[in-house]
Amino acid sequence: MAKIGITCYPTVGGSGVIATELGKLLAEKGHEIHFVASQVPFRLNRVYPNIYYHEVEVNNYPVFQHPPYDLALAAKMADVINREELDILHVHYAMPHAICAILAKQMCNRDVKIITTLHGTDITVLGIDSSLKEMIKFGIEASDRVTAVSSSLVSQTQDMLDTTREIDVIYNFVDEREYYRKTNEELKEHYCIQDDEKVLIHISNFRKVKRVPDVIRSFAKIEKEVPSKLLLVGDGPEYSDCYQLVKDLGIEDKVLFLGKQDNVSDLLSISDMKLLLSEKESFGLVLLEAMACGVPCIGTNIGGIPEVIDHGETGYIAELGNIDQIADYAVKILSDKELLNSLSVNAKQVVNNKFASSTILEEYEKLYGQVLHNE
Ligand code: GMT
Repeated sequence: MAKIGITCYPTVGGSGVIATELGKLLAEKGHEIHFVASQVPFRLNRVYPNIYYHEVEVNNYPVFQHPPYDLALAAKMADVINREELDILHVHYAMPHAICAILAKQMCNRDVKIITTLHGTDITVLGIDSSLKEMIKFGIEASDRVTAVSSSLVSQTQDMLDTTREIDVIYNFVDEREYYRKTNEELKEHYCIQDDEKVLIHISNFRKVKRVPDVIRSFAKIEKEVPSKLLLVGDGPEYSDCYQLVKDLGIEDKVLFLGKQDNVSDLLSISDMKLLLSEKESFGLVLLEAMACGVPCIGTNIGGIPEVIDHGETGYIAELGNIDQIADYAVKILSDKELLNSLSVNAKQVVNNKFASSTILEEYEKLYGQVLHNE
């Protein structure tokens, strides 16, 4: 059994979810897990034997213009590596976590192995600030092993960073004990959803890249053909504009803005279809969460989405921004009971096979074994 440190952004977000769920599964297998982060990761919501949390305190001294998160993190990592005698430090995101890990390793007298998992936003950051390219490249090349959550992210990283660094694809997963279809008719009643109405759902952090207006515009077409309601879950910078768009389209009585919600599996369990129409998405963990609850998805032909949705089998892939095509696919699926049912069954099957948490856990454990034996 290994002693493994994990660093992630602890707030809501797919990367934080994956890092935490991975830590929990590894701990269940007997590994000793040490989270090093600025807050308790939000999914670490009870006491787990074998899991320890080390808080990174970021102090803002008057001499600093900005609180030094990166340095505080590196110092804490070094402290935990030495004191807890870590074998592995697994960081999620190259920027700044891999850089901090490398600095921490240099400060210690221990041959801790650094594993970096890429989730996509490093590459988005690079698109905005190319001065960070060499820094991200350094973080990736100096890590002992690097993984990415989709093949698309591997190619994008290699292209943008001009690197031939080997990157393993290890897909994301969900905890099947939490994500499954539950019976919850009261929730439907609570939201005044009629028996003949279909439920569409979108879950995101309402950043521009998620293209929530495309979801709303597609829904405005869909609800003309199929009686339906749209659940919008999450919050973020585009929230008020989306609210205005719903008003402008005159569909306020059909769209429910639910804000941030903790128990999305309950909401997915009353849904018939999920829309994720992003312009950037390295994987789309929310797709897997939906599929685990038997909800077929329509996603865009972007990034890792086509690796998660198998077009025509578990859901549909539409062109980015093609509202007519998205609405046509949705109407076709929602008005054909057999098609909807077969997509739903296939979606659940794929979650339990290709993306099964046990398979993904084995892949990470294999990687840890290789790195510890210098293979
Ligand atoms: O998409 C976001 O805004 C959040 C970000 C994160 O840090 O959680 O998501 C990234 O990592 C997720 C987990 O691997 C992936 O499912 C998301 O596709 C990825 N987001 C982007 O690539 C934009």
